[in-house]
Amino acid sequence: MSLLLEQLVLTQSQLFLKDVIEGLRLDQKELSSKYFYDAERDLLFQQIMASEDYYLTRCEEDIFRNKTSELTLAITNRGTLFDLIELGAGDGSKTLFLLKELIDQGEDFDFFPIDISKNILEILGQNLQESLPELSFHLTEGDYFEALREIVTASHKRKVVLFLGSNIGNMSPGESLEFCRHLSDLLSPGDLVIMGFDLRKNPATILRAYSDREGITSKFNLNLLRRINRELGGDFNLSQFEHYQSYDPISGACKSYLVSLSDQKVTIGDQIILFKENEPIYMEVSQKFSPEEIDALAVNSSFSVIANWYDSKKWFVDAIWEVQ
Ligand code: AVJ
Repeated sequence: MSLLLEQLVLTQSQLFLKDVIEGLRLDQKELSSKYFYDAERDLLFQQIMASEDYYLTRCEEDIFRNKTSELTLAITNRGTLFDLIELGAGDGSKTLFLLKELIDQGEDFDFFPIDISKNILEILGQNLQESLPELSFHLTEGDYFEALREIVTASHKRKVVLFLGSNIGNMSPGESLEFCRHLSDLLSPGDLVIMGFDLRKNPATILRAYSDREGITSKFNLNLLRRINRELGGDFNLSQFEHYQSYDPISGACKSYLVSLSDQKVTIGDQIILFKENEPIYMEVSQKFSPEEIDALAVNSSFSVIANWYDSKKWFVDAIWEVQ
């Protein structure tokens, strides 16, 4: 069966099971971080964002709060009508600054937030209705590129795409290049992308953001095992796994693992997975970037760099790129 057909006939939960079993059958076990976001994890991620050690959200909020007029001008100075699209919109807290300013300036546009979590989209929908009743928005659940393709086909206005929060950091360098190329292919010359990147900085600061002192990131990782237990009939003993975080300041890769604390056997449905004591499951990468690496990513995927906005500490950057 072709991969596409296979995906069409598999239900969401069968796909989840297939990905989990395939990942845990690899020599180097791994679980895909795309399954991190269910209602419980959304809540945990919101706690991470509010925690003292996780600086990323506050840095990007600093940019959206203090550079609102620059951001707005870069979007509106073309003079033509546009659609504003956000990939992985989440609860939209940073985007709200931009949306407010655009509306205050009388801009006529539609907002299309796309997210894989239905739960967080509902929260976002309520937020938007309450704080910006005049905004016209369309919540879209699902795969980024599928949703984007539909929006691009349905309207011929110019597109402004937001991809914030260093969401791009969850891809390997090869994957993020492929992602940006796909994005510029789908869009048209003159369209804009605003992308948030977490910058390389003191390695200890980065490591702490992902091994926070409150232990929320640890819960966030372990929660995926709980979800496997609940949805796929697994019997992971959560107390037999421990979160371990690493940051390699050479490659800029900050990676999370769950380490098995003993030789153990885990059953998922009718599948048995064996773990050795100290064997890691690779969970997620949060890639950190230098300004040069970001510029190179733009150029190598047919974008030209329009501007870069930094927070006051220069820990985070929102880059605005134009499709060539
Ligand atoms: C949502 C991908 C931006 O990598 O910083 C936070 C996810 N994982 N703490 C990140 C995450 C653990 C986060 N992103």
